[in-house]
Amino acid sequence: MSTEARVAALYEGHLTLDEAIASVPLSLRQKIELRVLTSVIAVTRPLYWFVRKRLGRPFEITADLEEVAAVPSPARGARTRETDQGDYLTQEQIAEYEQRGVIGPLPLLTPEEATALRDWVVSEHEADWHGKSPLGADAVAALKHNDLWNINHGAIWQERNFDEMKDMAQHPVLAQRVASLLGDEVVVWRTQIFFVDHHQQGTFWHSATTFTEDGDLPALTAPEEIPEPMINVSCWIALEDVDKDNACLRLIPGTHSDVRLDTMIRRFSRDRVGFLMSMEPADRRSAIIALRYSGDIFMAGRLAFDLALRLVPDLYETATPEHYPMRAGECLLFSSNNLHGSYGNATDAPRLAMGIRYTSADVGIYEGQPTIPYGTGTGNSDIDTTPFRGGVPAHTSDGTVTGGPT
Ligand SMILES: O=C(O)CCC(=O)C(=O)O
Repeated sequence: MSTEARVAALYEGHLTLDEAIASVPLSLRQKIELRVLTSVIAVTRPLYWFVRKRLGRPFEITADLEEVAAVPSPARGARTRETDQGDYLTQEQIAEYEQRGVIGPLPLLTPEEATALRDWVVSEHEADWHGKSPLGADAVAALKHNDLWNINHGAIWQERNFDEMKDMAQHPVLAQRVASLLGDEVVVWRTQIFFVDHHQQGTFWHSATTFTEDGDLPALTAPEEIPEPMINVSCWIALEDVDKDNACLRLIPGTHSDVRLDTMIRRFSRDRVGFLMSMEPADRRSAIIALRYSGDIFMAGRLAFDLALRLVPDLYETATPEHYPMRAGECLLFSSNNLHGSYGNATDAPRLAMGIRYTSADVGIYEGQPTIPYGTGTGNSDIDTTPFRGGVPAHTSDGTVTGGPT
């Protein structure tokens, strides 16, 4: 398949980047700010690159990428179903995860339990989460002001405030399954509800190992011995039956071991000024809109993906997308570095799924970052990372699951 055909196949059912950017509403103030920022960049660009060249600081976003195109990702857990019984993964499942970066769908909740959780999320959101949001008052006010306050923003990190979310995050079956992959001492560093509204586009392709999407630095900092694709395990729980018509998950198994896109994202983030200064004018405008005004948690990733495909045309050359129809209550475990997203929702009802992100206790969470910028549609709001840094314990080395304090 030609590069063009492969890229077109990945974009099937999704807006192009230009279309997505054009759909972000901008106020007059934002339009003026955008014009000022793009003009300042255009005027200062030649001097900026002259100085950087003199300082020997080029912007080499694609340097040595082949070294991370196929990173082996052995599981870190010692417990298996064969050795420890319980709900640990079988050796066969672990081998499948190592090779494909995904296993499932696996049974977890009954359909009734999944529906009860879904109904609870919807009613909590309607009740404005009783005024509790880990995002903080400023970010919430800005999201509401810009008509961007939805379940995706409302539910994020609510395992800090609500036992209903924390109990799912610490579900004993999940804790043991994940321990087979990450080793004992597992922590939950984020929960989310993924909401795709009726007749809405699905989530665009994205991937992450250390999650730099929120800030300039990675959310997760791992000891060197942990292969990057094994830093995080994500669990996606269907809160209703899902298939191609209502935004089931899509994923490209095996791409978890290809860390080129994530490496580029980290380089973009570490050097945002260089990144903006290196772009063509149209891309620069898109980047500012995506990062500052979209209020869409996936927009920065979409921008990076679009640029990466242009800079590295053979990225995901042999990749074959698969999709995952699931029954309410089933779950999928996957490395978020597998390129993933969802189909659009062509039905009349919104689609909800719960996402739980696990890492190992020896991984730093938002280390050295007192706040992270959160896109709110007005601009970025700084949110305090203090409450997130310890994670929520999910598993201890003696094999039990703790409900201990966060
Ligand atoms: O549910 C979706 O549409 C996207 C899910 C996702 O991106 C994730 O689980 O990381």
